Amino acid sequence: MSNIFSLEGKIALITGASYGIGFGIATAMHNAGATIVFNDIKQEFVDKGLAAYKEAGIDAHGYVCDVTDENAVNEMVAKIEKEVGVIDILVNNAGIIKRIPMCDMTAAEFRQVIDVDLNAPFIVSKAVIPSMIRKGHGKIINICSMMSELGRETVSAYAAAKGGLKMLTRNICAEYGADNIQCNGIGPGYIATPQTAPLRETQADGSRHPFDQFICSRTPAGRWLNPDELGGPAVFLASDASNAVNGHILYVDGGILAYIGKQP
Ligand code: NAP
Ligand code: GCO
Repeated sequence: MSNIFSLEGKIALITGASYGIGFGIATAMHNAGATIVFNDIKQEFVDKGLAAYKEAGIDAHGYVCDVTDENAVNEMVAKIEKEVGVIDILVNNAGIIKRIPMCDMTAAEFRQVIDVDLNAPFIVSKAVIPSMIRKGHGKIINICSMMSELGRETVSAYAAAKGGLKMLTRNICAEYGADNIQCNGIGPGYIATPQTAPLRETQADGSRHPFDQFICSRTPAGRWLNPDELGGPAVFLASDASNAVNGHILYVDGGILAYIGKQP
């Protein structure tokens, strides 16, 4: 059986992938044969990302681009197509979170989270789909969240965005499945990255952060997950092995959604 999990000859754009989950997914896709392209907001972060990829033995292509800026995104995609080639795989990974009680959050703060976590995946997907159609295939992977299914205090904007991203995933599936484009989501559980670092900080008295203990009690394995544990699922959804999978959100959560939690 030919290696249906291979990404040889494919070009993958992973947004916001200088580090964190995007870096973990990009590394796995490189190891499966893909050419890695990523972006970040500032040249400084792109340079740091390029150095980190080089250290990992990956000759990545880095671009400066704010994914909420439609003109900048269209210019970046055109530049990638000219300098690297047509994008076969898009991972909409770039994202932010603001942990603020809803009634304390300004409308501007709410809009900023929606802009990065929902509007940007729309913008970047719209920029790459036409070339995918011309090429006859494409894979889009949207990085959703536990908050695509669950709410919790202080993350109203983030949950609204990630719930919307789940439905944008299904709509791209519906609208472009006939063009041989598969659009799926990955719903990570709680992953140890800079985004969740505040939830794992050791307290002044040396004790573990309450949220750290909470998440470990809600995860059957009793631990936070690592970015590289998302690599395999991402390679699957980027490869021919998933050509019949479309509109699906693959939860890579260690079992959180299946588990009521460890009895105190
Ligand atoms: P992270 O460590 O905060 O990294 C986010 C990345 O997105 C950074 O490289 C950041 O660039 C980039 N970014 C933010 N806004 C951007 C913009 N406007 N344009 C371009 N790049 C932008 O986050 P992470 O934990 O790796 O999360 C990555 C994705 O997974 C996010 O969508 C997040 O919501 C999702 N997720 C995370 C977890 C988790 O537990 N960590 C779980 C489920 C889902 P800068 O460095 O320049 O800010
Ligand atoms: C939070 C966390 C989560 C994770 C992730 C869970 O504050 O609850 O940041 O939102 O980032 O989205 O799947």
